[in-house]
Amino acid sequence: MPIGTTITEYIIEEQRRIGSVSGDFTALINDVVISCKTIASAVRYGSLVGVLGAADTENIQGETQKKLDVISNNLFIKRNEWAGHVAAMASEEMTDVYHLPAQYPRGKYLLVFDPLDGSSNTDVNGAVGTIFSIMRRPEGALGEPTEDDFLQSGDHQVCAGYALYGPSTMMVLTTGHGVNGFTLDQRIGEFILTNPDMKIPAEAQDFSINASYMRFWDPPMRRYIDECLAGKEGPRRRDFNMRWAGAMIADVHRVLCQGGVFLYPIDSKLRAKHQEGKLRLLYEANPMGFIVEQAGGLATTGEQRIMALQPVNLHQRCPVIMGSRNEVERIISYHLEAQ
Ligand code: AHM
Ligand code: MG
Repeated sequence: MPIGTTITEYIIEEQRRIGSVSGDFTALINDVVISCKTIASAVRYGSLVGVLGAADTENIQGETQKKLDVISNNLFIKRNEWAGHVAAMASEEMTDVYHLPAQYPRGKYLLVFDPLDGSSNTDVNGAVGTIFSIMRRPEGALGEPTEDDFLQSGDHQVCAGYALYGPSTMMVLTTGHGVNGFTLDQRIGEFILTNPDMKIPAEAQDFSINASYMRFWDPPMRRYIDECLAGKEGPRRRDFNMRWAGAMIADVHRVLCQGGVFLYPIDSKLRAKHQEGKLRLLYEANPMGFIVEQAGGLATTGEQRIMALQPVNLHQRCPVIMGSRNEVERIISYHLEAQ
């Protein structure tokens, strides 16, 4: 599709090409796109409209919510609950499955999202974003959707995407046929295809990790980063570069554009809190993993492919290692050798 195509044109063309995708799906994506444009606007005006700072509430993970977490969650729900495309929703900011108000028709899709990833960046005018994933409700399921309906492995995703609210607002999407990036043209209010068929270079020189946790890492992770840090004089015989935006979306977007590897591994500090990772499987690791794999990269916990994990609850966490194929394969081999 030519550069300049709007996201709506792109989705309709995809629908025609694949054939099996219904008009419902197109309409759902359109509502997701509008949700992200609305969140982009709230994020952009920041202090001018009094949306920065903490909200005095906690989410299910015990994290203090930012005002913009709550606002973005509400905007996403309101835009997607009424049209009859989704059966139910779930998000980082809601403890349980969100059931639609009785007056709205139920659709066949389940929508999961992180309304504002990296929200600690809002108060410092750093990049943040929205991540979403769409699955079908299991066939034959009756009544209101339950948590079990959402517990599908990432391989069941029909579509995943993210909106990155950076210097430009971008939307990156996959429906399982490659990855395409769109930039919001503020003059006409439309996302325009600017990054068709995004591919992650197999070789990379950047790694993204919060290195302040180094003393808690397992040996394979420590080995990989130690070797990167040793640079030309070390076993890798070349120099590496480190970047950490504090928002997974921004770091993975860089990986998608330039290659590299994004890491939020399991460590002894997380284990002490009985956590299997920091990032959440259903609405962070799976959608970003789907995009990375569709762009030719790999997404793993170190031991297993992320999208093959069988979720056991809505807010499950997992270790995340994703990006350039050669680097991720190396990290997997270090985990295998350590077993
Ligand atoms: P959030 O969804 O509550 O914003 O948390 C997820 C974020 C990721 O975007 C980012 O990579 C990570 O948490 C940063 O964690 P840390 O503060 O431990 O470096
Ligand atoms: Mg997040």
